[in-house]
Amino acid sequence: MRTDGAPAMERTFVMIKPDGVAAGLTGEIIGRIERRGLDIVAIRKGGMERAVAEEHYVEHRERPFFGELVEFISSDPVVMLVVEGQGAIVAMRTMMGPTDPQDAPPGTIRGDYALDVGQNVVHGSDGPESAERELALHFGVLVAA
Ligand code: IDP
Ligand code: MG
Repeated sequence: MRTDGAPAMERTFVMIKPDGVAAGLTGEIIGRIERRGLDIVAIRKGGMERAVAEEHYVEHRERPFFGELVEFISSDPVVMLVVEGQGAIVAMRTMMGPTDPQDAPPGTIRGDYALDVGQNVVHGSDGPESAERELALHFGVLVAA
């Protein structure tokens, strides 16, 4: 619950994963972000190098699925976005739905377009520190500021 007024303007890092791009969901997901009232400040499509994917998911490096996750993310093109708006970090996480699409309600991106936790269509930073780190990693320090 909010107790201190409107959430701050912030930027978050969003990625349409290879499964989302391959399924032709780029426009649908960008449309949802825009219609929510969030601003797309920067966008880039391309392959993510393995070393960059390892750094992106460094918090999961000891998890059993890490190798598979890095392999998947660096396998085929992704679309990377800088998304800005009031409370943008939480707004995106809410729109995405829970990590496991089996738990994701209809109306969320994962609840509408995914079934498998390993191929859940979209990534969004989970807090201000990870947003700053991920924006710097993928777009450089100027965008992260
Ligand atoms: P998030 O993407 O909702 O932030 P995280 O817990 O940060 O979820 O996990 C990062 C990504 O790792 C997930 O989006 C998902 O693709 C993958 N992942 C998480 N848990 C599992 C698992 O148990 N098996 C396979 N892949 C997983
Ligand atoms: Mg995460």
